[in-house]
Amino acid sequence: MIRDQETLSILLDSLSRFVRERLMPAENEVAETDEIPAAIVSEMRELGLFGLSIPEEYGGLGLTMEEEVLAAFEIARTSPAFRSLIGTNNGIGSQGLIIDGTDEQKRHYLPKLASGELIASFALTEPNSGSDAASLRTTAVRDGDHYVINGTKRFITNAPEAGIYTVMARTNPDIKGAGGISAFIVEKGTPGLSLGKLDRKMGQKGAHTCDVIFENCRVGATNIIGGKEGIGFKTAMKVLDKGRLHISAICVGAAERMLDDALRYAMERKQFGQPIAEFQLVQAMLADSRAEIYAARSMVLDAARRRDNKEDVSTEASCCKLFASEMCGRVADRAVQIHGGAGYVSDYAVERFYRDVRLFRIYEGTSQIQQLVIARNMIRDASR
Ligand code: COS
Repeated sequence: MIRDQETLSILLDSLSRFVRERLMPAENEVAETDEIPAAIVSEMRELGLFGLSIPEEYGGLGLTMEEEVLAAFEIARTSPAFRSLIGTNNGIGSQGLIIDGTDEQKRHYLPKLASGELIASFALTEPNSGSDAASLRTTAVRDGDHYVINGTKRFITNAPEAGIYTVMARTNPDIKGAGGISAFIVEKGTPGLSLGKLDRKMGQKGAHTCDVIFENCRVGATNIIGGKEGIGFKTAMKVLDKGRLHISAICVGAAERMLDDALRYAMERKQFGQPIAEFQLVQAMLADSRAEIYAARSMVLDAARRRDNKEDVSTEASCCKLFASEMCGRVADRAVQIHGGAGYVSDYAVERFYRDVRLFRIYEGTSQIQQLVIARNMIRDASR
């Protein structure tokens, strides 16, 4: 783990420079082509971005949660598509292995994920199971030394790029809820695994999602994460606790970028004989945004530190995801408003960001799911 301030500052400075000098200038190209240029992907690998949160013993940088959110604040100051490509290897794609995987599974997959040689993705959502994740219908039936998987996973981030999929499937059909679910690692190219067509999304061009389809897909019994049936739902929830903190940090970084753009525009744009930044009604939008970003940033750092101290941060992670993603939506709305007509046309990045950040209130658990988790945990804690 990096833990010394000097090494951390060097990492954050080089990230910030990479974002400013390489990623920001490529934003329009990514939006137009729906692809991240191969040269940039190579540079992301060289910088170690695919392994930020993978332990050092497996070739990653082994960042603490606090260090990871500081890095996420920087990465999020550009198009979310760049973050999305490295996001699954650092987050939901690898964390199941890191948290609950066997030593052998970790040794086999994590070094390749850390280097970016392999992309991981997380397959929980299904056509009929989104917020109610425990109702998933994909089955994995034991057959000797194998499991046979059948079902469809939906909206799976990085599925087209992925070399491995963390797949939640029901191994015990008699248990309808969470206890019947197990998590598997399924490798690309396994017979019976295929992909649907690319989803045509509202935003986040350059980040790809699609269906992942399993038709009598046979995987070895050793591919079950942790080597045990029935713990897959809990693995997924633990993965999401961390993922929600990471996304909250991304919301902060994206909001900071939009506010920077809005402030610059407000100081340049003149109406009624002066920069619109001089008008108090515009100032109110700038100030409210600044205050809300500061609040979200402080929450995220606090929750990250608590997680590093081994506290259960399920409630805090949901509080952060709820507040930071809704905050990001409000900042996006004000940033467009400050740009006026210019904010509605694609000459300015804010039009694209407005669409890109809409996803933050939905994925890794909608705002309503975060509210539900927070309130449930409050009631549970008060009943103890
Ligand atoms: N960490 C560890 N274990 C957890 C947990 C967590 N954060 N959250 C729940 N669990 C455990 C519970 O303790 C329970 O275990 P026991 O049966 O041993 O008591 C089990 O998991 C089932 O939990 P629960 O009863 O709360 O499950 P529900 O089906 O009622 O609801 C919600 C769970 C709604 C919170 C869950 O389905 C969810 O997060 N949905 C949103 C899914 C999502 O984020 N999708 C986004 C797509 S993935 S990018």
